[in-house]
Amino acid sequence: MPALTVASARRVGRASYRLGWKGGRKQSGLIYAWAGKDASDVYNGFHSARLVEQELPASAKMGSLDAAVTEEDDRRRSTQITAATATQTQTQTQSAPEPRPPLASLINLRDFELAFAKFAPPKSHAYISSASDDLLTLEANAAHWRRLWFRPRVLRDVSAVSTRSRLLGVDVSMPVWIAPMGLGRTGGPEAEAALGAGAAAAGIVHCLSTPASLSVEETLASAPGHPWFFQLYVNRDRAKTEAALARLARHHRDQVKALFVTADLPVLSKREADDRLRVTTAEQLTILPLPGATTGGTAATKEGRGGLARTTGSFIDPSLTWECLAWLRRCTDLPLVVKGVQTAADARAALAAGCAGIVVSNHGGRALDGAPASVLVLLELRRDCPEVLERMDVLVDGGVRRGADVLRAVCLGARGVGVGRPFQCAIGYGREGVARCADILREELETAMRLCGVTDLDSAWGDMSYLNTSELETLLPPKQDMYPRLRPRL
Ligand code: 173
Repeated sequence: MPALTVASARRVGRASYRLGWKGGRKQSGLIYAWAGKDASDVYNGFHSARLVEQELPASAKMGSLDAAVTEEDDRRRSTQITAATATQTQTQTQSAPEPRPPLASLINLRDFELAFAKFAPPKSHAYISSASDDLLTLEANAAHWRRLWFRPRVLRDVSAVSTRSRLLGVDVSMPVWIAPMGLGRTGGPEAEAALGAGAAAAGIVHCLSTPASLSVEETLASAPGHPWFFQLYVNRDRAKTEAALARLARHHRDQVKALFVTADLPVLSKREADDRLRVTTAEQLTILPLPGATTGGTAATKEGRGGLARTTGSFIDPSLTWECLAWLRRCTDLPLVVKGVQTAADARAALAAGCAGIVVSNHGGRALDGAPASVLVLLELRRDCPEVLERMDVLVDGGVRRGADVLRAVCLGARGVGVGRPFQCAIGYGREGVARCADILREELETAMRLCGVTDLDSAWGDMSYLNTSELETLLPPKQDMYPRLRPRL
């Protein structure tokens, strides 16, 4: 494996950039596919111009950035490519693209996902909607919130209710945050800027992802002064992570309020819907044949790995350990939150490591398939380590689609609830879409509170009297001492 793989080129105005990656089996296919060609259009479909300027070392740049290339040009190019790929793929699959339903016709979070499935480029939809292997955890996340029933109280004055809350020290209009998803341009040309501006309009916080389409600067500029969280994937090249954290501290301390270190995805999982659609040329998406099909047969199909996450995520360091949190602490003074906790034992470990919080998460079913539904882990924590919920901000994400789910989570002891895919789909409607998605959720939460006899979330926090957990209790893991460890034969 060569140390530095051949580069393809990306042009920005008069300047061009050689794109290359060091080693990396998984990335080499992508690089070779573009070797010697102009990769601008396909790159622009998913990333912003500023990002390449910021990420590449000087040695990879040929010429200087043309100041005439404005952000607007960049957006226009992104819109063109996403529209072109949509049309092309629709032609290949013989189905006509459907128009975007009016925003006002979307009345719940599922509507955003369903609408997106109709009008979005199939590659973008595949990336956003996909999850690991057999989708067991994806489906369990959604199904299990519904198995947590309420025990509503009546004849309480619920004429005034407040959804206001505090999340990792930030005042928010409701305890909901926009969960980090990579590559915001898969949602639409405004990408993470729509999430930032929409979140600010709705009074909630967006957790910006490491593999974002826009640079941190571009995203933060979408809502000056508004608070953000930042999701960190630790890079195999630790110096890159150190530099990214230094930049956050130097330029963005007043806006970035917490660092969410993702712990549940040391390697990219297998997401077949995303893998089957491979970008092979700027104008064309080729659909990989289903298993057993006889058509196709390009190098791409043999490899069968066209997943956007797989091709962009091999920088993630799989050697990260609890000990590394001490190193991270030296690199940043932001509050640390471990994202992806799935057992009481790891929740205790995060508390012992001095974290400000955890996110109970299985990456929206995009990490280990067969991992427990998030609501079950939250209930396990409530049963086995309530002190963690008392002493840290415990957040949760995965499968939350209704305001009532937010109330369920708060009653279990969560301080906040992350929502990912619906917001990423809402980017297709720009910042208005993102704000509307949040407003819908807040209205649902208010209604659920009123109907449950809850007037404010502080009083409902951790209050199990509002819940009937019996359907979920039988699904909880047995106490660990039930099965003593086996001793190997000597
Ligand atoms: O879930 C994801 O898709 C994800 O976390 C990711 C990781 C690396 C690159 C792009 C996305």
